[in-house]
Amino acid sequence: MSQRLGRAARLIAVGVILAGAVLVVVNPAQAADIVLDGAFADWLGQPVAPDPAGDAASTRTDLQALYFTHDAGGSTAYFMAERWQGSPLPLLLVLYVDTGNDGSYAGPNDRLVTVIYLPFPRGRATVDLYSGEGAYLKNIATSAAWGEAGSDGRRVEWEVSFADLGIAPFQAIRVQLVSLHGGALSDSVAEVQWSPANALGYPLLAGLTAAGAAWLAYRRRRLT
Ligand SMILES: [Ca+2]
Ligand SMILES: [Ca+2]
Repeated sequence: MSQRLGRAARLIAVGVILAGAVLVVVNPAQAADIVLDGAFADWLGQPVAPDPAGDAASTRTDLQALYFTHDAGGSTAYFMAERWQGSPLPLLLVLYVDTGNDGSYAGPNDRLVTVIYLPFPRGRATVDLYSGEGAYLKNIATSAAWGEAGSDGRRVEWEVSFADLGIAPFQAIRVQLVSLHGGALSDSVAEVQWSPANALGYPLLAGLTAAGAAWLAYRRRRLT
């Protein structure tokens, strides 16, 4: 199943990649040693790329946000996907990683991470890694308890090591999360440009493309 998902993801990638003005944000959030346990309080205050409701092919694949951070040691990237409505049905996700930060996700050094999230009954996740060209690289987790469990599961968290991504701390990358429905693209969160920092306390640099920038502007207006 995951091999097929990888091929579908590669084909879909061509149509997904978005362009837009990049807003660079100095985010004071510090590294977080996220625990992959299907509980999500540890994500509080971490960088987030939001996504609106009602823009997907189905409610169960309608994404609300991608959260992203890294460990204090600067060796592992963590991600968390959230959908607007809970469901017992599976959620198929692909995280595209542009490790060259050149706007292309299809190179041999780029990465695709496929996530199969099965909320019911135990909140399991299976995560696999591919190159940007679709070559299978490795299994990251099989039926791991990384998702919200039950009949209304909305969230799943996972990790990818910097080594598996082929990146060094501070290397600028772009990531984009999409959901699939029936083997086709359903929803996509705005592309994030991100420099995962290391353990020395440097600020995290993150940029969101147009949708994220608009959301931040909206938030700022509400706060002032
Ligand atoms: Ca957690
Ligand atoms: Ca959405």
